Amino acid sequence: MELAVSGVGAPEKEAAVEGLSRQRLIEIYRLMALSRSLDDREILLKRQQKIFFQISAAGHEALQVGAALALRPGYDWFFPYYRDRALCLALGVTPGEMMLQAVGASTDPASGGRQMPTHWSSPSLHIVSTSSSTATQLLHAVGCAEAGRYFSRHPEAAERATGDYRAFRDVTFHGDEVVLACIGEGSTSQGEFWEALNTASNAKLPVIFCVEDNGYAISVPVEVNTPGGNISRLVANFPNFHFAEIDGTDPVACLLAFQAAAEYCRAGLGPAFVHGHCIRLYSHSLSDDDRLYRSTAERAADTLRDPVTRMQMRLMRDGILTAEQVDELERWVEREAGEAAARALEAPLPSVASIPAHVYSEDLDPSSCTFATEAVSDADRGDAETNAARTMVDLINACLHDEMRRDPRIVVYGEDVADASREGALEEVKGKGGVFKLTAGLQTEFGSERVFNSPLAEANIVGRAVGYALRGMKPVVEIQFFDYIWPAMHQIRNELALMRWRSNGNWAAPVVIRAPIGGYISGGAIYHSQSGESIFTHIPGLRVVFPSNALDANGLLRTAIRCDDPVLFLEHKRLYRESYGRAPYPGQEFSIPFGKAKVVRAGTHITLVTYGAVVPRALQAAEQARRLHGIDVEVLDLRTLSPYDWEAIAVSVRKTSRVIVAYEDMLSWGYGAEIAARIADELFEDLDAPVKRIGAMDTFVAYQPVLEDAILPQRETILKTIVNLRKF
Ligand SMILES: Cc1ncc(C[n+]2csc(CCOP(=O)(O)OP(=O)(O)O)c2C)c(N)n1
Ligand SMILES: [Mg+2]
Repeated sequence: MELAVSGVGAPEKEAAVEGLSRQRLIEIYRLMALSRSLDDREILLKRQQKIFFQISAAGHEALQVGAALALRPGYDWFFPYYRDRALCLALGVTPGEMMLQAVGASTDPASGGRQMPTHWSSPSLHIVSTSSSTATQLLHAVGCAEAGRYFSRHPEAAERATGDYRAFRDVTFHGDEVVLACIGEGSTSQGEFWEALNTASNAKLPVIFCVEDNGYAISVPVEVNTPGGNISRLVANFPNFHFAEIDGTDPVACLLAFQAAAEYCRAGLGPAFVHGHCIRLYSHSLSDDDRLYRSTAERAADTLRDPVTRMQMRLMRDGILTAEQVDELERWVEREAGEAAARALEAPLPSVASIPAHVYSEDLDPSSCTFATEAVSDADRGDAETNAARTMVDLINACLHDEMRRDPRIVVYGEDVADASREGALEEVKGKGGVFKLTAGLQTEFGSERVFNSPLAEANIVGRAVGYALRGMKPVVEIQFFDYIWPAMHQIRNELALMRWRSNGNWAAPVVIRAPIGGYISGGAIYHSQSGESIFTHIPGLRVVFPSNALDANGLLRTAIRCDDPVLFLEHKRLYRESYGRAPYPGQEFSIPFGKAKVVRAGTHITLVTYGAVVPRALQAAEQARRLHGIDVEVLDLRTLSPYDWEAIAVSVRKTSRVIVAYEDMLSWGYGAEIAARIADELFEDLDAPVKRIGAMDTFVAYQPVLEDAILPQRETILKTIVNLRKF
């Protein structure tokens, strides 16, 4: 963006302030003033109801411009938050692009009209799509830095490959790249802030954490969020950090502070923490009125620290700009903002037809026949001796080994998944490899850079995975028990599953989350027996897989790893070592497409739709129904829950006209509710009886096995329902 102002923007030889040239100082001021002008223009548009939301950077401009000018767009990586207009402007997002997002145009390059204004995204500048959630982005920044370091150490992993998600990822990296992550001071109360500092510190990652401290989180003042009122004092003991606490209204001080921080990070010394005291000149957003909770004196004091006014006065005082030149620059800035707004108001609106685009990958469909391969058993390979039936644990572990050998971009981490974090111990001990041993031997074979323990923090696990995946890596992470997935729920729903859709296909986070799930384990009790899959199938953008046997687990995990969407891979603990469903090793290329159910027992009288640990129970009940009552039940194992195989359900129900949907989770609001509703809706004409559901009681699972047995659906309940349904 050239500034056509006489005398402004002309090259200047002599240094003016703190080693910054006159040219540089004017550029800083221009960016700050333009950012302010864009905010003011948006406020006008909001008042005219031409845009629908406004949140401003007013009072933060100095800090943000200082940060941007110390770093390299398109080289370093940026995880801004919603107030970072001046940052993004200085990185290269244009006023026109900002206004396109404000009006929600189809040509809004950040989100195609899906996100509020100032929810940034620019792949070419390395500005990663940002949400409205506070603090989640810090963990993405950490994962991003880890990925950059990994590629620098293993450049061969960046090579493009075909046949899986890698075909659609251009990987770039630099050995001295830096990641910037910004946050407000109020949001440092979030656990994810501390979880991010934890890993950045431990791993000495090149992340600059920038706290933009304007003293308020909407109406809540800093001392309520931060004990003692100063975040710098609280974080001061984190090892390996470079710390700076600065006047965030002085752009020169800010630029110098970020330059020093970047230098520290680029040298590989560790992360940096830059705490800038700035002001919130306007209310939190245009939906807020700070006169309701701030005194007049306090607001007036802030106005005196307005960074744009102060920079303007400084440039005039130091003889860098004359009053006429300031006027000229102000007119130019106004014109820029006005023209950008006028153009945006003419821009096309998104079409309703575009809504479903980018919920999932448009490039790689995991339901496609590409993933339908034949199992090659050891016997086929002439190795009959090793053709023994293996457990689900064995075949999941085998798949992880195979895929990690094939794809150097896979990292595996979670709680206790490593063989031993203290590597030296492995000379004398066997290693842990997960509480259920699913990851046994992976660290020993692939090393601690690819297989490692995370902190005991589930949001940390998933949040970092998002950052890794954005860079083209494939994190296959473990949540130790489904019962403890909840701290990661914010990351799963608001970040992982949404990354592609909210950025209109700019970014994607194809992560695999493995989680042991379910009960029937006698004594698992409330916190080691939970189901809850429907809570995740209710999230657009997330694939949910739930195998019932060893072979399916192996083939579906391979598809999950190779595909381009985030996948929640649910492993039923009761099935891990069950004799039911064991299978020989199917070979390194065996995969099963998503959304393909399996008829595990053919029948003509009743369809029983189920999955997971209810499958073997349903098969037993079906066998008894045949033996004792002559009823012929068809059992359908869905295998994947999102997507699910509607065709297979419909074909079977049309044949039998009677259907039971059986699942382990609590009956009400469970997964079967949706299946039953759709059958009732779309197959009404084919039905001879009401659609029946079987699920657990509407309670959690109790410890005492007598209670557990009564709470969870059993073979007897299924049999009874089959017999009753046949009577209709
Ligand atoms: C996880 C989450 N909780 C609550 C909100 C609602 N909210 C939006 S901004 C905000 C205040 C943030 O304050 P601060 O971090 O100081 O940033 P500032 O807006 O002052 O720059 C709140 C509570 C949110 N967006 N995300
Ligand atoms: Mg704040």
